[in-house]
Amino acid sequence: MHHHKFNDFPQDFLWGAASAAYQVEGGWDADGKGPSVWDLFTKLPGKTFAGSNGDVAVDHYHRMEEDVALMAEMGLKAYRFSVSWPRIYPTGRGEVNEAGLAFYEKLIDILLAHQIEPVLTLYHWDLPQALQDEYGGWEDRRIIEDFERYCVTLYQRFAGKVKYWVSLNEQNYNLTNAYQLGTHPPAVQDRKRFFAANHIAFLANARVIKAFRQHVPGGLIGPSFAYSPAYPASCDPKDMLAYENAEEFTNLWWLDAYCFGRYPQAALAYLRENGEAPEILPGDLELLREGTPDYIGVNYYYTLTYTDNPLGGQTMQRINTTGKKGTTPPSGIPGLYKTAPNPHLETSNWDWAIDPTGMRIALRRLSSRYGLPLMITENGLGEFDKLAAGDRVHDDYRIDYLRSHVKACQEALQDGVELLGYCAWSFTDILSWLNGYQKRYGFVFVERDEQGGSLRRLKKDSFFWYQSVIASQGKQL
Ligand code: BGP
Repeated sequence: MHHHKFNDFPQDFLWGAASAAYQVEGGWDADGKGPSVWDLFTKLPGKTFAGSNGDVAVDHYHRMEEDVALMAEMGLKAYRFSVSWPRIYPTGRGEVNEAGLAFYEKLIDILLAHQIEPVLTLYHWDLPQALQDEYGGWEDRRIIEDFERYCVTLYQRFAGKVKYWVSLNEQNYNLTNAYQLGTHPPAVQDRKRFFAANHIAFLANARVIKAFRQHVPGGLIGPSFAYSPAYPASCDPKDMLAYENAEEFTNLWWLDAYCFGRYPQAALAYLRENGEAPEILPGDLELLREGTPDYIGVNYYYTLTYTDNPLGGQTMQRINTTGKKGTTPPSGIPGLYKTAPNPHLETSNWDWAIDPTGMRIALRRLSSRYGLPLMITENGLGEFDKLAAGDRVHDDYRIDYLRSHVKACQEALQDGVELLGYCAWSFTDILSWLNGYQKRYGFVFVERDEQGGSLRRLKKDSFFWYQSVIASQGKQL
């Protein structure tokens, strides 16, 4: 056990940055890769900002060594990336595609050669299209076995090299978009199907965590959850109840299922009453309890504030994908809750509330409810960046955002939270799923837009800032 002052980051703190396969790799059909649901969905008219897609993305598939060299120059201690399932199994199952495995093995080896800890995400939304076509993807229990086979293939190959694993990335956000808002594939709007698909995803998550224990001794695995802590708009008991409803329906539904192997009581009662509860078969809850995580990955961007919503009131609305500030309508479930602006917080151009204290609150809530270690697996600011004279990008607004959130991590450590690391989103600029290339997150600027570009890599001011944060172990913020 090492000793550290309360306001210090632990010696082995994972100062990281993150990405996801579809958002960086490109090479959409390279070396035997099969199509994912995103390869097809982004080609349908009107689905993404300006028709953007990840066919080329930032071409990380072909520039991986250059990107890792930049990570090493920065001094990064951890790099979180995702494996594309259809690179490994082009049609979701069957013959393994060795070239796909070889790509990730090379990435992992180069990271390790630079003492950068790989954090491997098993699923970041790019489902093989073949499984969507064959049985409807997450809506059929057959996916549990196919997902397990794919994960075990990666466990067997990388067990000795990769210690930190993420099972499902943002099941809550992805499936809300996929089955409630109709904004991710397969673009359904049906609450019963939404809860049914989630239940199957929980079972798949538990199964691969259970299998992990056999194949990766000494490793740590957990899901990454998109946690937007709920706030009440006021101390009016009506707002307090709306906030309680929202916390159960938008957060605890997933977190309790992952960590306790059960659903929160009031939400389950409501869904049963409405005929929207998932079908729970004998053995399901036992499986959930056998497959609880070692840690919780936290993707934190903003808090949401809630108020009372009458029957016949506001329904679920899609998010701002244009960067036109102030265009996000309130969203909610009639009779339960709806979002309200928080007058105390500034927002980004995409209307996301900037709230570092909310991250401290998030970490405290999770740590105290579940008693598990936590890792910030994503946190960052999506903004328009301008390329200035001398190939510089002066993203002081991003530095401010990141600095305040790293401070919140430090405060959470003082609060007694066991925090393994902090992965900023993202390392290079990337494709934002629905927002195109204009919503940038990276420490490294990539010269491209919706039409394409040189794909040159340029270090932003935030690159040098994070470099010195890491070098000083968080003392120089
Ligand atoms: C999370 C996803 C990431 C990333 C991030 C930023 O939901 O896990 O993949 O996209 O959010 O969101 P956006 O790209 O919509 O701004």
